[in-house]
Amino acid sequence: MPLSHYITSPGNIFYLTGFQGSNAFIILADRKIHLFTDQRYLSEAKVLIPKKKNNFSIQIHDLKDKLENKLAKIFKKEKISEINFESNHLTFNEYKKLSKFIKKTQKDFKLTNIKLKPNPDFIEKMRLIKKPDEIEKIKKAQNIAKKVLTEIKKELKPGISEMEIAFKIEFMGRKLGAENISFPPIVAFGKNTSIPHHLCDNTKLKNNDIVLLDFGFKYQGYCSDMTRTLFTKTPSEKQKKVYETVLKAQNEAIKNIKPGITGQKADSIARKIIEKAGFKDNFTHSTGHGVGIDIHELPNLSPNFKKKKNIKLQENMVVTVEPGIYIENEFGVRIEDMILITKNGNLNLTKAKKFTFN
Ligand SMILES: [Mn+2]
Repeated sequence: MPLSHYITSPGNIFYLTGFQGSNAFIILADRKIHLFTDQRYLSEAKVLIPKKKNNFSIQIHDLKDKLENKLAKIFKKEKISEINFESNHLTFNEYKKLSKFIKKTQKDFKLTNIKLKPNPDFIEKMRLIKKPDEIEKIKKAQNIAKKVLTEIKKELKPGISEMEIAFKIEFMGRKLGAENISFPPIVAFGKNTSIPHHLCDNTKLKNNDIVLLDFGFKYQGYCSDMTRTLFTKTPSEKQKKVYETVLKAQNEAIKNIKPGITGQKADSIARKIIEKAGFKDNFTHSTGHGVGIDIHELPNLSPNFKKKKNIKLQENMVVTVEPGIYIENEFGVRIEDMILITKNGNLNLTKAKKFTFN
């Protein structure tokens, strides 16, 4: 029952080929990648995309040129009887279109019956274990974030707005060689830090304030992610207690993360410390997530998982560890590092300093 995969998600297409355009799909059959794209990208794709990547050979086709004939030829040659599609990415309308197209091609070219079958994260699972060149790119992306943090601290003067800081973060990162931001920077001052993913606004930095910065950059297609909470003057006793609890939770989790531990277990190490300190209801998100081509990818370090999704961490996975405590209408603290799972433990890829109390 020869199988093929119909791949449409930009992250998976990039992983398989390096292609970054907005309109393409892949038919993957028998270690052959057929990349279909339109005239806007075709000539560049032919130059930039290698003939072989990850042991798959790559062929580039014009999407607008006799698509049915070309697909029929591939299906016939590889004796395809099943097409797996990315059920996590394909919209319902796209699925209907695909189904109709396959039926028509099958009929027109007298092909054997082809079944469409959902396969939620076939390529995502391949992406779990990072290759050396991927790790290098992630390291570089995180190193840019580190440098930006050093620079941005100098800009944290009373009166500056969250949006201005966000703009400066992006500008500095791009100046240092990032091609993009991993996601719009989260910059929160004062009370806004109590919202885990606060949208930057015109809030101005005060004289004695708490600041939460969560940002990352893309370097050659790979993301970084980092969060730091800092204080422009002296934190209150409560802020100090919360900060130290979050830091302890993060340190404990990082200390214990190694191959074989599940995402759920990793989460529980950080969560237990926060619960013990009396902030059970204030840690409102999961402890971490995988990072790579996408800012959020597998595995998840999360408390609530079906067994199947509770992936065991393995060497060369990259995950964030980012516990947080958020106190409504007061303030919040999150500290996030990105770590690489190694043979016996992990390596912290985030060299940026954390706030320390004197
Ligand atoms: Mn993150």
